[in-house]
Parts: sequence; structure tokens; C-alpha cells
Amino acid sequence: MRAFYSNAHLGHQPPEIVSRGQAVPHWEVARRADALHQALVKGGHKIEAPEPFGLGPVAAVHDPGYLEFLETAWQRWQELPNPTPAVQPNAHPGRHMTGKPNDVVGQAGYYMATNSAPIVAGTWNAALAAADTALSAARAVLDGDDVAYALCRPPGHHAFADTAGGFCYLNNVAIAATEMLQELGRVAILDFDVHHGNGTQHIFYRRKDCLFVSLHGDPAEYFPFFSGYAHERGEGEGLGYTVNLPQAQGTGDEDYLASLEDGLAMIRRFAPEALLVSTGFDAFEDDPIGFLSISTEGFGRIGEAISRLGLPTVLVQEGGYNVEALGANLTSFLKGFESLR
Ligand code: OKP
Ligand code: ZN
Repeated sequence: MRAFYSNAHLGHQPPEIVSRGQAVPHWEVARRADALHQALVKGGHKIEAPEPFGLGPVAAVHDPGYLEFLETAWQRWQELPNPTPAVQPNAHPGRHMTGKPNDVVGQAGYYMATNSAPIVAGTWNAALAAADTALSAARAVLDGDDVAYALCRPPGHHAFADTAGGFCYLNNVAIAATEMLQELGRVAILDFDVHHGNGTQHIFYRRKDCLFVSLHGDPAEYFPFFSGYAHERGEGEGLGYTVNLPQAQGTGDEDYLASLEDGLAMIRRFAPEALLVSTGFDAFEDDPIGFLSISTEGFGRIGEAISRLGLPTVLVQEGGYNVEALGANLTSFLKGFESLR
């Protein structure tokens, strides 16, 4: 299996964020990528640096004003009196406000859906490298590889076309899927990160050439709260091409795998030419911000169940915050996946 990784993520070291009214250290740390990288090395996988794809495939998904903001925000923030080390919003447009400010503080609220996606000096480069990483894995599969893994950091599935949020800036999996759709008629995205892939869902919500299937903690009780409900099924031509399978708090391997089979059956019926997987390990039983109760062995069974689809597959890394367990969870997942190849 080809695996792609860039060390550009090291420039993205976000500071504290506010969680339940308290400043806490950010969970999305560089050591996560180190742990995943080490597991790949130990597993004997060939690890390559991504190719630079330029802004074209990124701009095919994201809004030009948003991209300009991401690229320039940190520099502009430094011109504020007493600038903090990170761009973080404190005022957001509510449901009934549509104005678009010029000021960088206002634009931070406009282009960031949550306070948990701070922009530091190296964020833009890291986000671009993560997109290139996903694109390189997609290219490998388009060129005939059966499976490729993209070790993306920062993650991407909470990024909308024009907003950052939830540790995410560029939607790596959506960018890779859009690139694949240049050459393929139909692709599916399966998202098993514990958080609903709200950005990915929205990007493809009106399309019927990309089936989006997501298993995640029930948003009635859990981030991202405002999407991921079972009644969200797509719109217009896309109606029926979004599938949400929310899971109750504490759901363990058996119930989760049964629900996963329902999602996989829908992917089989859709018969895509390729599959992309938003691969998160934060459904883990000991994840510090988790909600579900998947074991290390369970991730192996998830990998095996996905592999049984027999589709060319692009694995795109999303979350997973128990740094100590990340390597074992990735190893278990890949072992399960590769056991059927
Ligand atoms: C990104 B990905 C915890 C607040 C953090 C944001 C979670 C973003 C997860 N009290 N909320 O989906 O793994
Ligand atoms: Zn997550």
C-alpha cells in the first residue's frame, strides 16, 4: 500500500481553544501525525512525500474569498494592537445576519464556524500539504493502485466550501473526491470519524455522483450538533445520496458494525467506481473527546468490512486524539483492510 505524508504539518501548532467555557490545550497536536507515521514505518509501508497539485483542485471545492482569507489571515492579524499568536474568532454571524465585513476580526467570525480552528503562521502551508497528501493518494488509485493512505494533518471533514471549523481548514477528502470525479462517473465517501463530516456532507449535498455515508455520535448530544441527523438525506438531484447513521453514546463494536453494514449495503447498491474513506480513530473507547466505545480490535473489523466492498480505496486520515493508542488503532484498521486484498 502506498502511503503519503508531509512534515509541513509541523508548522501548524495551534494554541489553546475554549471548550465548555474553559481554555484547554488543543487536542489536534503534531504528535498525532508522528504516532501515525511511526505505525506506518513499523508496518513496513512505503511512505512518500505528496506531489504539489497547486491551487486548482483546492479551488474546485473552496470559495475564492475563503482561500484568500486562509492564506492572509495570520499576516493581517499581526497588524492588530497586541496580536495573539493565532487568529481566533469571537463574533459570528447568527441565523439572520448576512453582511460581510472587511476587518480581519470580523472576517474570522465570517469564515470560521467554531473557535476550534485557530490559524497560526504555518496553518496555510500545512493545510495545503494535507490537501496534496489526499490528492496524491487519489492519484495513486486513479493510476491503478488498489488502495492508498493519506496521512493528513490537519484533518478536513468539518471544512465547508467557505468555512473552517472543528480543527479543519481545507476539506481533504472532498478535494480528493472532486479530483477523482474528473475521471470517474461515481464515487462514494464513507466517513467513520466519530464526528459528523458536516463540511463534506454540505459540499456534496446537491449531487448524485458522490454518495456520502457517515457514522458518528448522535449530534443531538455531540459536536458538531447542527448536522448529521438521520433526516438529512440530500437535496434536489442529491436527494437520497446523503446517508447519516447517528450512533448513541457508548455504542460498542457489535452494534456499530451492524450499523456499518447498513451503510456498506447502500454503497454496494450505489456501485461507485471508487471509495474514499474519512478515517478517524476518535470513536475509540479511550478517546479524550470521544463519545463511542470502539476497541482497537473493532477498528480491524471496520477495516475488514470496508475492504469487503472490493473497491479501489483512498484512505484519508481525519481525527483520533488518544495519541498513545493511535498507532495501534491505525495498524489494526490497516491489517483488517489488507487481510482481504
Ligand atoms: C475534529 B475531527 C471538545 C470541543 C472540540 C471540536 C471537535 C472537532 C473534531 N470539548 N470540538 O472530526 O476529529
Ligand atoms: Zn472527529
